[in-house]
Parts: sequence; structure tokens; C-alpha cells
Amino acid sequence: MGDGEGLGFRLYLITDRRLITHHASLITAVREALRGGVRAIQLREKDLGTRELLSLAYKMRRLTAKYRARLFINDRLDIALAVGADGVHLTQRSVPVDAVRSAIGVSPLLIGVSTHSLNEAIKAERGGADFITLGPVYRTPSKLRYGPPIGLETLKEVCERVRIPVFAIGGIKARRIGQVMKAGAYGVAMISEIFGADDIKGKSKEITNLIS
Ligand code: TZP
Repeated sequence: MGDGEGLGFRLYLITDRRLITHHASLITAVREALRGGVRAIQLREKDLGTRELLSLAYKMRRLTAKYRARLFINDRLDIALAVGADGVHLTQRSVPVDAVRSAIGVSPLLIGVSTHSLNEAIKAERGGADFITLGPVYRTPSKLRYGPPIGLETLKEVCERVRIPVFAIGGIKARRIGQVMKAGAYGVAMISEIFGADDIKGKSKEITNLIS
């Protein structure tokens, strides 16, 4: 599936403003990533209250629209709808994908789902997800939070068993992209490789060149 025919992105950049050290704000850091060619952002600032998150989401919507990039909001369908995001990204604790799918009716809102096993991946697909993230494939700095790594074998098995795009997540670095794409991933989802980089724009360019 070429990018044009599919979702339109193979790099899914997930925010974590606590990692931003070289930039004044998450907005300037995301702008650098967009300048480097990133075409999809997931706003995932779990510690923010509703009003703060909404205000940040409006800013992200304006910024991503300027670069014709897609915006997803983690967990919060209400905020995704309020700001006119392109999609919502559901966790295993969110309102389940089938319930969101029926709530949005004919809306073109995309639904991504975080999965960690074959079982969760199959359920997400059956429930109507447009794509999934699967991981952590490798050890991540905060591995306790995301559970033990599932490894390349599970990634490969899931990619063979589901038809929707699978984004490998968790410890994905530039040097590992070849392995995960070979295992069948449609794309990669990342936080620290890009937001932890000294040169966010340069790193984004490097990664987009590797996967497009
Ligand atoms: N889900 C599984 S691993 C992970 C998430 C959100 C974190 C990915 O972060 P990083 O820094 O790209 O390893």
C-alpha cells in the first residue's frame, strides 16, 4: 500500500512535552518535526486537565493544518470533535472502538487503537479501528509503564493476521526501522527518538526518508 492510497503517513509522532528540553514549548518542537516532514501527530498529554488540553489541542490543530498534517487526540473523543481533529487514538482503557465507531456514525474521523498483543489487535480490527499501534516492540525508557517488550516475532505475527495498518511502537529508533518494516509493519510510532533529539527537524527528516 503506497502512502497516497493508505492513511497518508507512515510515521506517527506522539507528543510528550516532558521530553522537550531544547525548545521553548511543545508547539515549537512539533513545528520543527512538521518542518522535517512529519505528517501525523498524536497529542498525548495525559496529565493535563480538560481545559488545558483543549486549549493545546486548538493550537495543535492550527499548526498541523498549516502543514497539512493529520492530528489525533489521545483518548478524548470529545476534544477530538471539538477541535476538528482528524482522528482519535484509543487506549485499552478508553471507550471501546466499536462504541466510538457507532457514536461517530458517518463522520470521517479516523480511529487508532493502542494494542499490546495479537488478541487486542484482532479485537481492535473487529471493532472498526482504522489502524493500530502495537508494542512495546523493544524496551523503552519507561518500560514499566508500557509492559515487557513483545519482540519482532509477535509484531510479525500480528502483521500477518490483521489487515489494517500496524504501527510498531516502543523503543523504535532510526537504526531499528529496517527490522520492523521487514517484520511487516506499515509504519512506526515514536516519542523519544524524535522529541529527545537535539535536532528535531533533522531527526524527523532522517526517519521520514527511511520509511517513505
Ligand atoms: N505505547 C507502547 S510503548 C510507548 C507507548 C505510548 C512509548 C513509546 O515511546 P518511545 O520513546 O518511542 O519508546
